[in-house]
Amino acid sequence: HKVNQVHRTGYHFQPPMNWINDPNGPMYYKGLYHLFYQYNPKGVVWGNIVWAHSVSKDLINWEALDHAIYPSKWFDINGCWSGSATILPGNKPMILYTGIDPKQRQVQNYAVPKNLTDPYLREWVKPDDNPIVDPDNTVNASAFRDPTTAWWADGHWRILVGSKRKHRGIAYLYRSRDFKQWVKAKHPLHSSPKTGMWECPDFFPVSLSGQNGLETSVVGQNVKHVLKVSLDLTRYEYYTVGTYDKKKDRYTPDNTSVDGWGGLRFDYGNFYASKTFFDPSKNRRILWGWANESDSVKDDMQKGWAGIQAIPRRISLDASRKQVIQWPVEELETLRGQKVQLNNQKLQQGEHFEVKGITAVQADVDVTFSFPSLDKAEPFDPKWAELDALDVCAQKGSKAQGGLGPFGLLTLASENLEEFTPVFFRIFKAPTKHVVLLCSDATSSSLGNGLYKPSFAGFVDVDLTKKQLSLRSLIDHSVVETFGAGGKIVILSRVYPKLGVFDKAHLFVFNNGSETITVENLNAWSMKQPLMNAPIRK
Ligand code: DQQ
Repeated sequence: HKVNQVHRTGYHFQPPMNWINDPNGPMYYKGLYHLFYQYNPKGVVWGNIVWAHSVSKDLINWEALDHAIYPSKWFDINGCWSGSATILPGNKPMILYTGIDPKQRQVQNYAVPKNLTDPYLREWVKPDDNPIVDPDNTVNASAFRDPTTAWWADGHWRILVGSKRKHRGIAYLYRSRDFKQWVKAKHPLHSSPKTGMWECPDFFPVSLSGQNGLETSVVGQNVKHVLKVSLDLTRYEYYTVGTYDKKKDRYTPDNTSVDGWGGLRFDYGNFYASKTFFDPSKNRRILWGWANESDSVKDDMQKGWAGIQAIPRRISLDASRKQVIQWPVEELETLRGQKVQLNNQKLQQGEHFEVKGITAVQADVDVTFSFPSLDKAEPFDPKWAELDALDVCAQKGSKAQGGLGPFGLLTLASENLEEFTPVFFRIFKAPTKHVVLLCSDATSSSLGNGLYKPSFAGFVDVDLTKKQLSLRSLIDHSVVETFGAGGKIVILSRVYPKLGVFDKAHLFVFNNGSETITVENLNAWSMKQPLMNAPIRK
């Protein structure tokens, strides 16, 4: 099978070929990071799902192992769907996953390593007392999946299983003393009307002091909890920050967090079925998420592959305690090669300049902008409050002249700007505050046909007293993954330039607002190629 390399990513996680989706069971064990993921061994569209398995010492260079979990028993004969890992006392990894049984019911199974002395955890055993959780007659057996990492409190393990009842999204709670016999709690941990199926729930503690991650079972005074769900109706995720009451076993979002479509997102672009794990070696919590293709199935067949994983992100609670912040794991910086640096460059209305001297098609760009005042911010149209940021971005793209902004980067651009993916800020003035919009707009990303080219965008709550805004974009052939305002907002776009490929790709900085912008500081690096899923020699 020949894989066409034009839009293939250089440093984002992917196997050599075929379809991938959700990250599964990430964990750290005996010096190795393990990532499993939903994989179709037979093609470029979803189907025949197994758990493919890779290992890494640094979250950046990956080696591929044989599939860890694949249909072989009645309780998973029609598919091995998403799930999570828990490290049990005594350093014993355990996987919980959803199996599709002969009646197409979704059941929850467990799998254990055959040999705990093998740090690669190559072989997994699925004991015959599976499934450990059956859909009882009150749950919808075709909407009952994606068990979480377990947490322990007061003598019981607890897990969530995603589900729905009519249009209500539900995170069912199960308890167990021994990890084998699980009993459904009378109340779900949380649910919310009109949100539809909750896929891939994730529930974890975050520290109120500092950016260190917490082991999943930590509860108590100095923590808040985050509940994330993936909504299959829109293919977006949202999360809330709230309080977990272990006595009542209920989770209550804070009044600054909202459930449903209007909720906060880990990523305002192409990012789904995400999952976190605690990394004890660096005391951090790491978020993995899947980015689907935005091209056609025909393109995918030509490419021979579909789907990538986003760069793993360190995740912690923001100082405001209202949201999380995310940042690419520090190990990514080991791929930085050739560097260019710029300081104190002014950009007047309508100006742009090229950042030369790096491989613009595969780069890491970190830039801080400043502006003399907020006076020129355009008025915030109150109608927009009801609109999605996406619509504002579509209406007021990078080309529409503004007041304070649009300014930012033109990524994966062709030399004469027939193609470009702008990543930019626009600042608006609402009656009592300023509103910052970050856009990653694929509208002009490609002259190609049959592509999905959304104007992804989100509003971000950022302190503008220093009159500065920062952006970091990870550019990788068909990926633009942008961290705005120090990681308070993230947007991943998939784009497929026709002209702006390989050494024909360019990077520009632009300003189309009437206020002059200063590029205080810009660092850009060419990114090297890591080892990406080469098979380990046996
Ligand atoms: N993908 C899996 C499911 C999950 C969905 C199947 C989310 O377990 O709900 O491949 O993308």
